[in-house]
Amino acid sequence: MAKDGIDTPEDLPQSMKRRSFLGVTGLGLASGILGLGASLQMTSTRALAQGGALEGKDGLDLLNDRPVNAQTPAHLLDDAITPIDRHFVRNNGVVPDDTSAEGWMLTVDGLVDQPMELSIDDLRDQFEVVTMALALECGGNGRAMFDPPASGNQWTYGAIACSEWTGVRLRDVLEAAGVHESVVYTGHYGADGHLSGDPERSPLSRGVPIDKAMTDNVLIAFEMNGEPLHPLNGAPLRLVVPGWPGSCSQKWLTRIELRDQKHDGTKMAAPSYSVPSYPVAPGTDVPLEDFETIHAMPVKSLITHPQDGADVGSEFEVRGHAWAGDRTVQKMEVSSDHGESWQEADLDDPVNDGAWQNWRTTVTVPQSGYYEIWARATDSEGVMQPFAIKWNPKGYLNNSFHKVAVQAEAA
Ligand SMILES: Nc1nc2c(c(=O)[nH]1)N[C@H]1C(S)=C(S)[C@@H](COP(=O)(O)O)O[C@H]1N2
Ligand SMILES: [Mo]
Repeated sequence: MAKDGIDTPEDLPQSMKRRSFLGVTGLGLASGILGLGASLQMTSTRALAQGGALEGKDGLDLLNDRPVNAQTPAHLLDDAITPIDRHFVRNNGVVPDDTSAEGWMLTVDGLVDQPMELSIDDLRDQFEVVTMALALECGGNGRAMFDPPASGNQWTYGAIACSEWTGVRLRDVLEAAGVHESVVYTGHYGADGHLSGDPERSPLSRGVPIDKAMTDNVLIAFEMNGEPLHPLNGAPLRLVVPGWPGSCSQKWLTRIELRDQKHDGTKMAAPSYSVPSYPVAPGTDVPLEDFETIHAMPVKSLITHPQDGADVGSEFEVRGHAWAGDRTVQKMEVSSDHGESWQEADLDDPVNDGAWQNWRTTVTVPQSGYYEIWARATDSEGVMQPFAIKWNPKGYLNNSFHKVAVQAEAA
């Protein structure tokens, strides 16, 4: 990332670049062992955030203020539908000055019968308006735990959210434009500015294979939880492509181009949003031609209660969410004894295709003391989250178990 100067965390102290599991736990912070430096850092960045960079957001931790990147602590993601003020923010560039819906136009062009220019009112009037709960996760969520570290925003757990998005299906709009036989890929364009200030450069322009674009739950969205989009989350118009790296979900959407070859926009090429096509040892320098673009995200889960570092009784509820890219989650398990035994949690079906699934279970511990709660999900193809990180150079796709530490006091 040093190359394009976009999201290199060079200005962050080492303590924030990479912290071990205990280093990021509340318990670690409370007991002042590993986390104190990080704790002070968090406090000051949060205070800074309240000064303006995160207006309209609540409780998020700012990882970078240029561009603005902020994640949500796991315990603040407890709601089934993520409130707007708790939805993480991942920007590659500068938010457009004008994010009002008035006068906003979307161009649909490239290999179509009828190129279109649509206002947001046109979208509402000409297409079926749908509302869906859709999970959005950054491809780099969990990067902070990579060893050796990977450059980029040091997300721990909170670059995931599931809000309710209202908009029109991308498929309906593309069908109205008339997709040529030869189309294999989309190209997405947004109105955000490049950090360099050069108007010719785009901070991000991603695309997806046409089959993914034509999926029922890929939306061009103009509302989030029944309100206009938050400016940091792409107001007034964005794509929501659930199950794939968040980068596919172009914010401040101005144009969708249909192409007869893979898109060549900013951050389409390796190593962006790409992983090696074969397993590599941690720290390997992988040649660019050996990377492949990430498609669906892997199965993953999050514990949203209890909060990491909490005091609990001998019996307490553990709950959270689980999601699995283009698949669903079929099983959710929890351990309170470092994986010696697992108990199955009660797991809800997704409210619609592309939503995360809520789960809960009651954990009973045998005596007072320190416990770690581990969670693991298994997807509809029988693939389970791994215990450990499958290392890759850019720090993507960390779907290893989420763990929270608690101190139990038996009555
Ligand atoms: N135009 C534009 N769209 C964008 C981005 C961006 O920088 N510019 N970031 C992408 C990335 S990497 C992610 S993870 C998601 C994050 O969406 P959010 O900020 O609403 O959480 O937006 C995507 N869409
Ligand atoms: Mo992302």
